[in-house]
Amino acid sequence: MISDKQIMRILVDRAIEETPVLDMHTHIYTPCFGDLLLYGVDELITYHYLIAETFRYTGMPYARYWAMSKKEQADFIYQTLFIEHTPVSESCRGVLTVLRKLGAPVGGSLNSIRDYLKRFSREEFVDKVFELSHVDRAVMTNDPFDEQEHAVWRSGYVADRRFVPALRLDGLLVYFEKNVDTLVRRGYRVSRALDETTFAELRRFLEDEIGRMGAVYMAVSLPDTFRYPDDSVATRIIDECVLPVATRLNIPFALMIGVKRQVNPGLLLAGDAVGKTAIESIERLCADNPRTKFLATLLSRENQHELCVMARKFRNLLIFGCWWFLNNPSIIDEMTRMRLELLGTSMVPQHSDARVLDQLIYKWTHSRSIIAAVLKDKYADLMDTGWPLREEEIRRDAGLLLGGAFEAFLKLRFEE
Ligand code: HDL
Ligand code: ZN
Repeated sequence: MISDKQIMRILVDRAIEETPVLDMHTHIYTPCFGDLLLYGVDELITYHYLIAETFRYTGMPYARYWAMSKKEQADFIYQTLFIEHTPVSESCRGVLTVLRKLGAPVGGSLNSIRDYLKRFSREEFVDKVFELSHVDRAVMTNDPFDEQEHAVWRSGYVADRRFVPALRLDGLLVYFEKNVDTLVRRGYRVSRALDETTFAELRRFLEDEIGRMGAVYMAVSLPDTFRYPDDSVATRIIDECVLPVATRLNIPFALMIGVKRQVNPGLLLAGDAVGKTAIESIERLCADNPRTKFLATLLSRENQHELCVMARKFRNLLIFGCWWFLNNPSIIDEMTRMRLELLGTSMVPQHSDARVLDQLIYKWTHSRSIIAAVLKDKYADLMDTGWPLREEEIRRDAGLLLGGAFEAFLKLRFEE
């Protein structure tokens, strides 16, 4: 006789496994963007997380690594992290999960893995990754100031429903000075003076880009030093441009805060670190703009509890993901338990942040198993109260946690 809880656990595993994911933040691209879409084992192994880990074992000058070819870099990382050391880190384990799911020779030589993967064309590989990861749609990070990407939006964009656009605003909010000339060249009457004309033209720019892309939200990655409000360019453009457009179009403004940029420039993209966010900035934005929707993910573990409390106070705030340095089993487990206990299913436990297409496979395989484990414990507690948990509730919750809560938030409109 199997117990009710054993049946529950089987139903949770099945629901989480069978529910397709809407991945709300990634760095992958629709195939029409060409080599902006990174995929394959050499890209997987030279992911900046593994670069940082590799340099812990070598005194090699950074420049010597950067002078290598992509293949040589991958060979060096594989030799260091997988042969000379045991690949126990989450980034290394992720590579191996991808290879296992693809049927590649895990533990084999890198050349044998490369040879195995030659069987897929680019299009077949995209299909294979979405099939194995069971991701239904992935939201992109679309930077209007990336000239290579912008050219495709201008001509050559071919929509693929699996890739959902999102407008990235770092070029406006963090690097405005650098991009003024580009905006002028594109026909926007803006100036560094940040006068009314500039604000109006920046609003027009945002609406043009959102319309061109069909962006589902506007996002920005802000440093740990970000404060709102203050007398910075960022605050002024947020107040005069981003918030009015987000409210008028009813699309969320996604705040990703806490990066301490380039603490070690020699590591390039791997050189960023983490700092604690001033949670009051989130509080003020949500409190002062009750009709505007905000998404938020913070990079510091120390911010996670107060971010959950903020979400309890402000219904126009949806918190999401275990971002970057938090995307490790021990912390995903801790954050998902805390969020379920404080917010129920009104939160988004995970996004992949996949930068290489293949990563969808491991980031979701690993996170699905943690989300399932946490749900089982929570349901067991619920069943101990005598609540008659039903399978349709388990399936409903799996749908909400794996993208449904995000999708419902996109549709929400706050009138007052
Ligand atoms: O700013 C971001 O969206 C971050 O996710 C960065 O891209 C970071 O380099 C990253 O890839 N984190 O996972
Ligand atoms: Zn990201």
